[in-house]
Amino acid sequence: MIKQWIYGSPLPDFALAEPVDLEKSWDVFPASRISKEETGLQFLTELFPGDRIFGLGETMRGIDKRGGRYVSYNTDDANHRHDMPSLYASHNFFVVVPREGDPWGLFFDTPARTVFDMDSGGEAMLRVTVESFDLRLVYVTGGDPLSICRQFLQVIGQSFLPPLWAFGFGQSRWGYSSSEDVRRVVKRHQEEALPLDYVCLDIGYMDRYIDFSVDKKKIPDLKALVLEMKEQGIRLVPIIDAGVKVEPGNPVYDEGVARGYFCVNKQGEPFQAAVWPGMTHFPDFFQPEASRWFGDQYRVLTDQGIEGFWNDMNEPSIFYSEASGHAGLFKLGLSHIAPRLAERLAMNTRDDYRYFYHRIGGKTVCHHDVHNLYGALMTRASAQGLQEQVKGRYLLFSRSSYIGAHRYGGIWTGDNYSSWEMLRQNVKQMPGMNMCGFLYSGADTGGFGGNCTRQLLLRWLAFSVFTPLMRDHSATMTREQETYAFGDTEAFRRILSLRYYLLPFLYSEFMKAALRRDMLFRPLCFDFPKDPMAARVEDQLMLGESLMVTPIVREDTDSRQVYLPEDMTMVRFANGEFLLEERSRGMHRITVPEDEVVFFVRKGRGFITAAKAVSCTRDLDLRDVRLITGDYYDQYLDDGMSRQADLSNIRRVRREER
Ligand code: MIG
Repeated sequence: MIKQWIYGSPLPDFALAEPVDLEKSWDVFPASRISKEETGLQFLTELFPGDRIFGLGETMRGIDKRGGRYVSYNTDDANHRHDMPSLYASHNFFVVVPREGDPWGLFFDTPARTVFDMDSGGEAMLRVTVESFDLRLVYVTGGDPLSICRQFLQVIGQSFLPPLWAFGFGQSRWGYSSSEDVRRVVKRHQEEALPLDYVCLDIGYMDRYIDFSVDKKKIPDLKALVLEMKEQGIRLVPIIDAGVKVEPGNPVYDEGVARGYFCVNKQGEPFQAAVWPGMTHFPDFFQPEASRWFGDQYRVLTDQGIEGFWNDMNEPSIFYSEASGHAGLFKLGLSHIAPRLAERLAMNTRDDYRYFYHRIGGKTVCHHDVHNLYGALMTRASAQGLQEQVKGRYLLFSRSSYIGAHRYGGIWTGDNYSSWEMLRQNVKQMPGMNMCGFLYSGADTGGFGGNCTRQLLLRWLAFSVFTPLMRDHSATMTREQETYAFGDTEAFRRILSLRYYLLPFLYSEFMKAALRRDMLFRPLCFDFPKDPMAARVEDQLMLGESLMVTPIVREDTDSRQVYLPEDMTMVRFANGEFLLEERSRGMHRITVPEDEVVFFVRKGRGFITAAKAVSCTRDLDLRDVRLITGDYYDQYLDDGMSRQADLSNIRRVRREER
């Protein structure tokens, strides 16, 4: 059962794609738990020992959210720690699983700053504070935690469907800017026989960081480069930032100003904020016309054959603004003496967000009050452009997001760090993001900041082979992090080859989950809700209908404990072979050398792999598969490109008659 309450007058809906019954009575939990406080609405309920909480999307800490405090206020803070309250997104849906009684879910649909205190003080209280009097509250009950999530996923609508090539391996780095960079990366992969499907271009490819421009000195002929790469099965994925450089004479800028498409300051002039290009204006994605106009700009690149993008800095990230003014400049000056401190002071001071405005349906609305929707609206704007410009499916992933944006694109988890803690966070973030509809997601494999080690990259890749977005990305000034930058490449080749063996299965499981509006990654306790041991597992995940993923997430060890909630088949991928072993319910220690991957398949369930090793999705025949376990597997199959995708595209793969 799913219903909603409306308080005040919230904005027209973005998150919900299907109608939800409106409840008028205040007399019902949870409405009776809502109170009006000085600065907004507050929801309060008591928790009992053993009650657990799941969800909140990409937020940090555990799969079980209890004990933490999480703030939905989209933030660009490069200083990632496991206890950061805010990341780039606001995914305001969670499910409470009481130790006794029935689970329930709540979605706080509001673009305003919202604090989720999940009993951080140990007072057995769950407190949600919304900095607004306008709220749409969606309440879900009935069945186990998984069925609550499924009901929620039904109403927020179907997840974005990327093309098959977007499931290949992508190599990226802050620094890739020129034709030569791209050629070098592709050549090195070919020389070492390392699989690859796409290369990302970071901000350096633009002319002075101007959106929709290309630096001709670095890439003299983009169209020719795209073609040259496509002939080798490789695609280019350029970055687009939210801010448009203030530069009279640049048509995007001139047009935006002339038509009033940018956010404005108190005086009604386009608001100025410094980001990579220097002073910029932010497109006002709340205006349908401005949104459509911004989406149209992608044509400059899609006309040259580009089929995929990543959208960045769309919280929006601000280095300093005319509002923070001299203080901002001071902070920037500080960056020479104490860069970390300056970064923390200068980035996204909440003040900046109070000094610019949107035009929403004839009204002027302060950015601060609708902040959390900004990135999501940029995603929708680009998606609407790309739907017109790209034949078939496009690739799009964004840094900032809000529930609803999952219908238009995927997300990556932003500027993580090359540490084992961040690998563990990546594992824990997956089910939360899936509960909020973001199936096409993944982290910067190997870590963005800091210097990755060979061992960390291998173990991280061994987890990322299972995530829909699998991209190695790292920051400028860090050590090179390509798989060929760590000496002998044999181990990397083996792990990457597993991704391509898994692709027919992964693609099929992804498409089935998306089309059914289901989760792909789940905590163990969603599949085994009655098992008290499963409830405590935070470093294993269920994937699709049949897999359990058990990554090595600690340094200097080649073994780990694995909990099996039932008898399962252990699959060891070693040296191009899939070796099977039956294991019984309970705890097991598994040993996993650096160049191997071990995972589990539920007993009797079908699991397929590609029959042949390939190093690019172009060479992959989704029909040429081998059934590794079970008697049959229902495979979702299509051309990986067409937008017409439905569950009738399922064929049964049976065990070969011998
Ligand atoms: O202020 O474009 O998260 O992936 O490499 C940093 C440069 C801007 C942040 C993104 C990161 C990207 C970087 N960007």
